[in-house]
Amino acid sequence: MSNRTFTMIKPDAMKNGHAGAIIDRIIKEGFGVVALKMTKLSAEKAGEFYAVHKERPFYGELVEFMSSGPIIAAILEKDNAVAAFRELIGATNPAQAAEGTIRKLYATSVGENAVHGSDSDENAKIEGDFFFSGLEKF
Ligand code: FUP
Repeated sequence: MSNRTFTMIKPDAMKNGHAGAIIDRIIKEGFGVVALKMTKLSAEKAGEFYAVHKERPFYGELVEFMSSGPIIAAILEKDNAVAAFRELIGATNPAQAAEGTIRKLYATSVGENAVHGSDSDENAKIEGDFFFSGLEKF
């Protein structure tokens, strides 16, 4: 059964000119685009999105980085979307990401790692709803 995940192209990949290549790769890997937009998170909104990491030592830097420039947010559809997309992006730390994965190709560091991918169906729905209204999903 086809289902959904949520992604962001993060400020580092946007700044470094990788957004087009990343979207092209996602589509070539067979993901359908349910919703997509370019936007910029305020520090407050970035903090809310990553609230689960509030107690972690990297939280402040993460919020600062994620609100440092525009991002592209998208809801994607594919069979087994969450797991398939996490395989496509690779490990959180690009130094540990498999060859050919998006993070291996385009990420800067563990903190500035080019893309986000939801870690569960439940979070995919929460994260997609954080950015998109019903009228923006196709
Ligand atoms: P992932 O699910 O692969 O995006 O990774 P996490 O949910 O564990 O982490 C979310 C974000 O926190 C990462 F994308 C970057 C940041 N992070 C760090 O800056 N340092 C770390 O050691 C771990 C995560």
